[in-house]
Amino acid sequence: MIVMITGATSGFGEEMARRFIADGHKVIGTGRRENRLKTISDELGSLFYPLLFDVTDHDGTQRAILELPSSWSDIDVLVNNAGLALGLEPVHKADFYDWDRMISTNITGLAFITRIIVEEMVKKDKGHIVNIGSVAGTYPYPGGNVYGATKAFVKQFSLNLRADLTGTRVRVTNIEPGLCGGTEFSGVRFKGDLNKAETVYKGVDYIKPEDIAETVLWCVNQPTRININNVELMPVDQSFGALTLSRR
Ligand code: NDP
Ligand code: 8X3
Repeated sequence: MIVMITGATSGFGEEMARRFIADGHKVIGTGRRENRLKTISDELGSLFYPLLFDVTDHDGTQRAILELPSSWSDIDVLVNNAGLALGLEPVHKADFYDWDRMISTNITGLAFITRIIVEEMVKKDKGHIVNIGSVAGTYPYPGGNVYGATKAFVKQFSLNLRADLTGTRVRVTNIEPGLCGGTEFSGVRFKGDLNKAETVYKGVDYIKPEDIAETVLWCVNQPTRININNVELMPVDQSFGALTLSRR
């Protein structure tokens, strides 16, 4: 199989690339950081094809995908993983341009790539789109505002893709992880403040990128008659808060 994984330069994406290649598949790994793509490519060898583009740059994204050599262009699985959270401020203090970047990456970028790839999948009547959503798309938390809303988009878009693709053999899955350590996620969210990022994971037996990679591989390896619609996974150490009352 040929698997395209967006955001393969770190975290979940990097680990998924490793896992799919260990299973004998070919992986197109994408990202903006050329040096990271090179390091991963050196490690993973000829089954890995590095593809440099920013998902918020539509022309660059389209060009990169359309210029894939023919031996790499027949994509069986698209994993829409590239994404980010920026900031944890309440709405009235948050930076609008952080919101704008989350929306253009997690929503518009994901939708744009899907639009390019899904058409070919429908023509071939096979394929699998795996979106990386989040528990933040279902459960609200203070400071999750626009990040959570982008993942709610991913949830509903995944369901609506399924609705449109009824009658084809193209599958769609939304993976919704809870707190996962060992990635750059919180470092990015707190804009390089690694001390702050570390405190998020302190004392928590968090999910690891290997767990996400294994879950995605499991979904993809199901018999073709089965579509896993949604997988929500959390660390045992993470759960739900009570509804809050503010007393005056
Ligand atoms: P990382 O920050 O480690 O990885 C994010 C990846 O996305 C990087 O490879 C980065 O590559 C890529 N990326 C970000 N912006 C762009 C862009 N504009 N264009 C192209 N690539 C981009 O985070 P995670 O591995 O933790 O996160 C992966 C996905 O999982 C995200 O969608 C995140 O929202 C989601 N998620 C994470 C959870 C967690 O707790 N860690 C839990 C639930 C969901 P580069 O910088 O090279 O462009
Ligand atoms: C990432 C998980 O709980 O930090 O999507 O929002 S969380």
